[in-house]
Amino acid sequence: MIGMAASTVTKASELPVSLLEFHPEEGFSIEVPGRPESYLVLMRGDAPHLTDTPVAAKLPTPEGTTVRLRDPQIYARSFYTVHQFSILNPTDSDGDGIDDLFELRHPLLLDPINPNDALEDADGDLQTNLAEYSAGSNPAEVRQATVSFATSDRIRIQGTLRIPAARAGTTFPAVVLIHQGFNSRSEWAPYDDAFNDASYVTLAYDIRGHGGSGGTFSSADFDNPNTTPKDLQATLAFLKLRNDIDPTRIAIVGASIGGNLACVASQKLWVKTAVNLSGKTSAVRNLAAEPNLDLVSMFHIAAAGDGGGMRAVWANELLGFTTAPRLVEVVANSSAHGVAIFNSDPTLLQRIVDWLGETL
Ligand SMILES: [Ca+2]
Ligand SMILES: [Ca+2]
Ligand SMILES: [Ca+2]
Repeated sequence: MIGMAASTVTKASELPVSLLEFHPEEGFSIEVPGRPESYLVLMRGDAPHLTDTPVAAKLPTPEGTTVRLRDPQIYARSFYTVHQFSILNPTDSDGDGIDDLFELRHPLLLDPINPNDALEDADGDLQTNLAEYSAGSNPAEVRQATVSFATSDRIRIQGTLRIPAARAGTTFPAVVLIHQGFNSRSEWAPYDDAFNDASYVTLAYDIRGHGGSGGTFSSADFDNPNTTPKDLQATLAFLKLRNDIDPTRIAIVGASIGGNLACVASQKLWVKTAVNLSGKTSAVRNLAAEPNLDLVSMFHIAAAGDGGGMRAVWANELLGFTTAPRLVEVVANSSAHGVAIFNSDPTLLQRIVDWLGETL
C-alpha cells in the first residue's frame, strides 16, 4: 500500500519497490520486480482501503526485470496498491467480461483498464471482441480484401489489401509489396503476415500485364517511365485516400522490377522509406528518367551469386546513391533472386520489418 498526498510519497508496506515517483505533469510512477508467472495491476483510490480503480497493468516479464506502472492522472491525494495475479488465474480488472491477460496480449484492440473496448469489433467481422473472446474465436483476424483502382493511363490495377485488427479510429502505416517481372502479387502471400503482425497495412498489387491487373504483358516495359511507375503511383494514391492509412507513413518493399520501382519511389520522394531486393541500377535510371540518382532511406538487398555477382554490385552501387538512413545486405552463399532470398536467409524478413520499425 502506498499513500500519496500532493507531492509527498510514503511507502507503507514491504513491497520491494525500486522507484516511487510523483511528477507534477506525468503523474505517479512505481517500479517493482517483474515476474514470469504473474502480471501486475496498479490500483488507485481516495483512501487506503478503497484502492479499487485499475489505472495500469503490465504483462509478465522475465525474472530479474523491473516493471514500471504509471498513473498519468494527477490527483491532489491518492492511494495506490500493486496487485499480482497469476497467469493461470487472471482476473477481469475493468469488469468488461474479458480477462486481463487476454486484453494485455491484444494491445492494439483491448485495454485491461478500459471496459468500453469489449463491445467494439476490431477486425470488422460483425462479432464484438467480447463475443469472440467468449466463443474462443480470434478477435484480431487480419481483414483481407481484393481491391482495384485505375492508373492515370486507365489501366485497372488489382491488389490484395490486408488490415490488422485494431481499435476503431486507428491510423496505420502501410507497406506496398511489389513482385518481380513474369510473376504476380501472390509471391508476397507467404510473407505479408510478418508485416501485418507488426501492425502495418499491406497492399500487394499486380503490375500491369501481370496477375489480375489489366493491360497486356508487353505494356509493362520495365525500362519505360511511362508504364509501370504509373501502377505504383495509382497504388499510392489509393492508399492515401483511405482514412485508416497515415499518408506520411508509407513504405515500399519490392523484388527485382519491384525493387527498381522502390528506388524510383525513393528518388521521387513518393514514400518515406523503401526496400529493394535484387534491383538493377541502369533500370532504376531508366524508370526514373533520371541519370543522376539521389535516393533516401533505403535498404538494398541482393544474393552474392545472383547474376554472376552483378546484383550485389548493383546493391552496393545503389547504396552509394542513397542518403542515410541506408543499409545494404549481400546474402552469402546464395544466388537467389527476389523473394527467394528469404529462403537463403531466414532472418532477412524480420530484418526488413525491423528496418521499417526504425525508418517508417
Ligand atoms: Ca477486462
Ligand atoms: Ca477492456
Ligand atoms: Ca470481431
